[in-house]
Amino acid sequence: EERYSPEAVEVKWQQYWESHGIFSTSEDTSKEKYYLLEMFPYPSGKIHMGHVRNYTIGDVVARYKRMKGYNVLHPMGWDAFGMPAENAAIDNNTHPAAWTYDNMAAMRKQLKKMGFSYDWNREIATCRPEYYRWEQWLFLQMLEKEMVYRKESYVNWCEHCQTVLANEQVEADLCWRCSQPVQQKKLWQWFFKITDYAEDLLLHCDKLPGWPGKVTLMQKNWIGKSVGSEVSFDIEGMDGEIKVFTTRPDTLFGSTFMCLAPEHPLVESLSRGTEQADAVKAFVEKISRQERSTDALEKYEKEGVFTGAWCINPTNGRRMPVFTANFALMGYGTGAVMSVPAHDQRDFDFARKYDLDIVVVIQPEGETLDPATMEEAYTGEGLLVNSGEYNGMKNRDAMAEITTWLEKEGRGKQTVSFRLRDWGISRQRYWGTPIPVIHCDTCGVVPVPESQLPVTLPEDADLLENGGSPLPTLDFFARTTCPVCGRQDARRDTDTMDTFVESSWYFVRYCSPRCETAMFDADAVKYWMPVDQYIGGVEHAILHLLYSRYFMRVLNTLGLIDFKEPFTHLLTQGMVCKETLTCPEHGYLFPEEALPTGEGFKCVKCDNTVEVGRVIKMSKSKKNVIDPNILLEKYGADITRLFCLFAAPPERDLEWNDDGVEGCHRFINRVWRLVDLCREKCGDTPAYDGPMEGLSEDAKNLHRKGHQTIKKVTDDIEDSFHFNTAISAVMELVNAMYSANLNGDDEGMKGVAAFCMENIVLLLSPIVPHFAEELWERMGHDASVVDHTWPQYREDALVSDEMLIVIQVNGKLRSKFNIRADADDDAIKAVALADEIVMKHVADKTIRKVIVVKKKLVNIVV
Ligand code: ANZ
Ligand code: ZN
Repeated sequence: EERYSPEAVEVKWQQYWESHGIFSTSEDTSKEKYYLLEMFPYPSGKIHMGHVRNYTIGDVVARYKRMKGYNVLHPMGWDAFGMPAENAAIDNNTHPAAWTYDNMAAMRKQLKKMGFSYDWNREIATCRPEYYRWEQWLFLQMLEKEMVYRKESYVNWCEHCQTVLANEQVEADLCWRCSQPVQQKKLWQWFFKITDYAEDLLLHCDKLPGWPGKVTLMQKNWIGKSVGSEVSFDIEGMDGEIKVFTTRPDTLFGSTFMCLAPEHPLVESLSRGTEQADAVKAFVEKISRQERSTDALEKYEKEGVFTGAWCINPTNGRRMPVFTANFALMGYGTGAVMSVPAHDQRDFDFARKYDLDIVVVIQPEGETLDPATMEEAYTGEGLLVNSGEYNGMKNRDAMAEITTWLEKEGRGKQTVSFRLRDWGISRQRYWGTPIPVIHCDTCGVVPVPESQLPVTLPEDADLLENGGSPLPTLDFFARTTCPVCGRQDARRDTDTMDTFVESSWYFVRYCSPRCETAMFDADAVKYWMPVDQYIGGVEHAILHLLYSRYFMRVLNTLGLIDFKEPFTHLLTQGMVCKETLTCPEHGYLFPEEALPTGEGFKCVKCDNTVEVGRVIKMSKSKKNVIDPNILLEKYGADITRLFCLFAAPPERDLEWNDDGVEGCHRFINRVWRLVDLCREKCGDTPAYDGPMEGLSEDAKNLHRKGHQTIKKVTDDIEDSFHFNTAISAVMELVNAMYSANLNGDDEGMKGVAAFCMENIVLLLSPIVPHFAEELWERMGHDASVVDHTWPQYREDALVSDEMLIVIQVNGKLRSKFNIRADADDDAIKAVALADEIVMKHVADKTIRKVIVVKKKLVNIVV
């Protein structure tokens, strides 16, 4: 008997789709569009199971929507700039460009082998000048509108990699790549003013019903809005003032000392000339080597140093020592904290540590707090004390009152603080988009004229041995003529942009990827955008998605587009997981290094018993990975796809399981044989899609099952992309087909079977497309199944013409039976009373009452 063999079949249909241009799309305005996008990959070398899962989910949706009649845009490309290319180039003695383009070629081949329905004509790579010239162009527009600015600021700096690190590239004070300690360094950097849009980005978090709530919540927290007051404190014996941001103006009278961030500009000038100067300097240096994010701070002991200066509490004239402390962040509020030790735990700990005054200003009702004996800060509600004219007032009410007083005195005002920082985009890296400005000693910072774009990155530059960017050392690149005054010794900005910039707008580029005259063709973008369904990993829930939302606002402000939200629906798929395998001698093992012994595994290298660890996300470092190439070779694309979809719903983690893949393999062959069987038994009987009337009982049942399956699969895809339950439903129908009796001369039955067979193939076609094409052809159809419309079910075929009635005796369930759907109460009663089990329970007792409830239940009371 013939088995399905994927090797020949999959290539055959991939070639068919390609040569017929099946998936190339155009802006066909006569059709409704559907833009389906998966997060594009970084060309790291080869695809991993995470990609396979992500892109399979997307592909099913794209193919499904296509069958539903939409004009589907389903593009693919490469997020091709970034640091790994540089590191790999150093390790392998090659160029980042060569490495990247090779990887793209290898991965493109793999994606094609998976049979994904991409419009490859729209492929983009962000490292190509045709792409990044428009990023440079946008940068210049933003510069002109002052949406980008330059600022000297501290950055995480890795001396070894000679680069600035983003906070997420710093792991426990160490560089994520080389594990050397990270320092803080002051550099001139370019910043995008994303904070101008903080309020708008936050507001619209509530207007994204198509996004998972957990993602919008993460975005909200990241933006982090706090309403509070700004208060100015005079500095003793000096001009100027210290401004703080507080959410608790009601505690102002209780503020007994001040804490400045070590990076605060006043720290140096306040301590200068005092006997504290050296201690302050040493402290600032020490802190500068530590990671300075809110999360990171949790792990450091709170500490600080007196600056030698004093400031004045504006409410009561109290002299407050000014400290610099590690828990004060320069990036939040004003970088200064008015410390209220009685009512803030952090301040309380600090005050106890350095023996500073604690003054209670909020008294809980019916209790007296004594600073001398308090063991922790009191953070609850209460009435004000030690607060002059505000004594006795509820602290809630005092917030507004004290702020009003501050406003009247010109000492403060209500403000809002956001946790969100402006987006620093300068990277001292080579493999990225050059920042299109020129530095001239006469003219300062000068934008590169639009006519000179792109500023092309030299692709064949040799990397520096220390891993730093070669750009500043390349005279032919870095030296240039000032476009304003013509000076010959002007220099280009040799920094490149953060790679998140490229991924913030690639989805609009896909709409008109070859447009040479603009960032995008306005009509094409008007037609395709926004993306209807975006699919990708939850690890991008904050930065990438927030930056993309920000970029659309920038384009909107510049009048280039008329929408603000790029992604209408978002699906964040779960991780692909597998158990780890560890040999006591050889550490983590790849799956193929562990031989099954029956009970467990032994190590191929040493015969030791292998320890099977927890099921965790597949990762190279833990070696708990399955290489998609091996799956492709052994099972082909369709079975790999089927497994990814069947093993778990998309939003959940998927646990790798060899038996599961085998099961999918068996199912595919079961369907394959069913087609042959069906052909043999039913011959050319045309598929029957008519009403129930006239069919035999058996044919009716199969007919109903067929239509119910179409409905179930359609609903599962439409409502939740739950392909796993959709596939189960098709499996059930396949079982029903095998049980159906096709041997007799029931022509109606054969017609129904033919109908079910066709629909099994159609319903499976987005999931296992090559397989479905092949079957479709074997079934005698001329046209390709990709061009077929999605099956429709008949409402009248869904309803069962029997109903199930349960029988209770004295309220206890005893039996059940099926009866025609149009039976009346008397007929139901009669059958119930004749039921054998019921008769046994009733026996010789007198029947007092028989109640029929809503054609569902009969209760017999004896
Ligand atoms: C006095 C006070 C008294 C405060 C009190 C809190 C409790 P959220 O709500 O997260 O916005 N703060 C202000 N700027 C800071 C900075 N740059 N680094 C570290 N902490 C800073 O936090 C606002 C509170 O965080 C502010 O209110 C301030 O301390 C502190 F019983 O002021 B509060
Ligand atoms: Zn100049």
